[in-house]
Amino acid sequence: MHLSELTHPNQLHDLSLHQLEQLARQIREKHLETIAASGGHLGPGLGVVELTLALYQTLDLDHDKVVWDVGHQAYPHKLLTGRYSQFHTLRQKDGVAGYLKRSENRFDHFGAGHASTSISAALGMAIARDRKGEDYKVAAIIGDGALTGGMALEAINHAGHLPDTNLLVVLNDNEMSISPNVGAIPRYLNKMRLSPPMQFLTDNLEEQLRHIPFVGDSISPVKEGMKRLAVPKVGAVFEELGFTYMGPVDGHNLSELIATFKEAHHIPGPVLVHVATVKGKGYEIAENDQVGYHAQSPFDLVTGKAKPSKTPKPPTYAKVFGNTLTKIAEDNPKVVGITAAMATGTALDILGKKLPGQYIDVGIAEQHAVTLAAGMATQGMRPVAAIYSTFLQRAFDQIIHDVCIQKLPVFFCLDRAGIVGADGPTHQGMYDIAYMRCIPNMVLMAPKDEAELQRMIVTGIEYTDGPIAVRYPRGNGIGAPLMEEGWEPLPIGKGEVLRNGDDLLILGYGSMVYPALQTAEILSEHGIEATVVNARFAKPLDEALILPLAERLGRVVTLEEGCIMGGFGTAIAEALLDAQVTVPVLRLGVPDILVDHATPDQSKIDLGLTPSQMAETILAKFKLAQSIPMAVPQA
Ligand SMILES: Cc1ncc(C[n+]2csc(CCOP(=O)(O)OP(=O)(O)O)c2C)c(N)n1
Repeated sequence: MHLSELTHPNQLHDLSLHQLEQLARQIREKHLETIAASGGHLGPGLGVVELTLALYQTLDLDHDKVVWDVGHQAYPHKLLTGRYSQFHTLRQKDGVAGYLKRSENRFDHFGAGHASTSISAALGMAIARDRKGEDYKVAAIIGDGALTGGMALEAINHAGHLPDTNLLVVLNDNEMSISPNVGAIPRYLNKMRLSPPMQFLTDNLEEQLRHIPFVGDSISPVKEGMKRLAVPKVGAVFEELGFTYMGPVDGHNLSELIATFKEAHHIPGPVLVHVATVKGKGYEIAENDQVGYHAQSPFDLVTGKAKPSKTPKPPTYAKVFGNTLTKIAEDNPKVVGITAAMATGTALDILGKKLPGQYIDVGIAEQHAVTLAAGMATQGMRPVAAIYSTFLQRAFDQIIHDVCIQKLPVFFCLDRAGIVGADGPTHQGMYDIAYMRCIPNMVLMAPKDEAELQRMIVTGIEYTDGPIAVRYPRGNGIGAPLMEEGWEPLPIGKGEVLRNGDDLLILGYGSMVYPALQTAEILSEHGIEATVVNARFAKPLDEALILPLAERLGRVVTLEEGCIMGGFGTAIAEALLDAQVTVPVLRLGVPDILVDHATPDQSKIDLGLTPSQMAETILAKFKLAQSIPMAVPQA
């Protein structure tokens, strides 16, 4: 059977080991060919091909439920659940999503994108099953990286306390988060991986035990005891926490995996199968550079090299952040950069390489990262929590309870703020303005370009009155000239006027400042002249600048790359209302919808956020001129 003929995962039940091996090859081919063409997560999926095939051969997926953690490694799952023919559309607009989505496929039993949720969700299903008197298996598949997240540990704490609730946890241990996994738990797992494989040990033991008089008949309990006796360390922590531990199992040996899963399905209560896998398995280039090939933009399969872009691009906002912070940290030993398992993504690895003593990777632990920063701040350090906008959502309470209530000077640097593109709704940086703005003592800023980001970084470091945050977008800067050093901090809560006009006021925040200027130029072609302000701060707002301008011009437009509800435009509307400046306000940004995977340019078109679309909306809203239909821009 060829992979393309497989329409239902239960078709795997009848396949021989040889046929499964052929499928494994085909999955890897399709996986590589697709990601080479359009980009996506590469190493994680290659590492779980055999694990997926073996698990699915032992489950009845018409009834049993599988919950994948994060979902970035679930491309083999997608190929085995009827999405082969659309797989070439992966991560493209209207195509197959890069993560799992309940709305996409009935075998996607739980959506994800953020890490460490799988055991909680699977346990929830298992408890619901038992309450309803139903009978099916539930399995959670979690990586060793995701296992370092607090939620996973909370779920293990709960599951281990429920001996009557059958639940399978498959630990996909490839020793890697995106970067090498860090912490005491990965160290413990590594120790176990170095132990003799379970199968070998138990088979041998079983054989020897059978020949012992009086023992042969009651092998099972004795075997368990002997297993622990022989290798006291293997899985002891999980066993003590109430799980039956099995492993480590070779994650690329199909027969060993199948035998282990079959056995695991018969063990009552929570069971953890520890599977040792290799990230990037089967593609040597990815095996040798597991960080670089965690995810890839389109690349050449033979050389592994990313396809060069047609025009040279300015550095990414992340790189500008990493380089600037490192430069500042060199002169200020109190500065410490904290990442939650996103060293390369945030470019904090630049700091880590140059000044390892001023760099901390806490693992996938955003909540801990924030409170750790708060603790350091109490002792006079300048902690910089560099966390993507989407992942900082995890630490909302820590921001309020540990940082803002105590007015501690933690500097939050929120990368990937705004529309992120192919990763879709779980990763959009849409909410940070709203969720940070409502907390007392917080200062919020966003740069119009990468040069202003440099100034905001130095502003954040020098501001010690309380917490402060800067948000900046995914991807490349706009080519603004950068300074090597000597950045001037910005006055807190002050904006700047970039253009003068008498017909309306456009207030841009962060990445929407230049589009605000472009919009103003289009309006000018229609005889409408706008004043454009770079707000720089969403909190505190530059009311001394904004309110008189709004009153004089009589029409206000706000532009932001984030949710409108509670966001920057809402802040402006509230300020106008409170000051009794009653002028019409048009808030442009992301309305109350989820933004699906697509390129950022496509999403902006769909949201009406290109300059020509915004100009048209403004003309129509204020009935300023005959609205002229403009060609819908093509991404
Ligand atoms: C809450 C959260 N923080 C950070 C990330 C970014 N992230 C995606 S995958 C990943 C590494 C996961 O490692 P592991 O669970 O071991 O899976 P592997 O990639 O090794 O298969 C990280 C940090 C995330 N998805 N969610």
